[in-house]
Amino acid sequence: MECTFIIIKPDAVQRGLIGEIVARFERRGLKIVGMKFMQVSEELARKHYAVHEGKPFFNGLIQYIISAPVVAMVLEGTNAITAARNTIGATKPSEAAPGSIRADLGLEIGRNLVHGSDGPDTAASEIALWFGEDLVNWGRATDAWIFE
Ligand code: D4T
Repeated sequence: MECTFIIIKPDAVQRGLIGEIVARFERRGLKIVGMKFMQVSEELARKHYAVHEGKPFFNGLIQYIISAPVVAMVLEGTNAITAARNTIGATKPSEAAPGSIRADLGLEIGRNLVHGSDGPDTAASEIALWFGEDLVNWGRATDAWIFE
């Protein structure tokens, strides 16, 4: 089954929205197989956002992601990458679909609350970078009622 990598970003942590955001993924049926509360180092931030190096928003993006702790998660489920991206909403919160995390809880692109992998290759490399092999393979009691 597919896995995706999620960050609950510093603004969401500071605003006390960890529970609200985790609950939305859990209620959707996505299964937590990795989760840690951590302070991101500048080195890790630069590796994670390497694709954006040189862009005008790069430095601000790095400063934002290291400005307070985050919650890093790996979620598993059918089409987990697309499902999580839709639950998160468009990059610009002002254009995100109503009901998505970014639309319901945010306004600005530089405070957009959550990250989710944008494809299978990115998900694999982000999971390797942030978690290595440190994932939990477990049978959830409700799996048969969520996965057909
Ligand atoms: P992340 O990667 O955080 O899940 O966001 P998205 O996948 O939705 O968006 P992205 O990779 O295109 O951008 C990464 C990150 O950079 C910030 N950003 C982006 C910004 O501050 N200004 C910008 O103009 C853009 C394009 C927001 C998300």
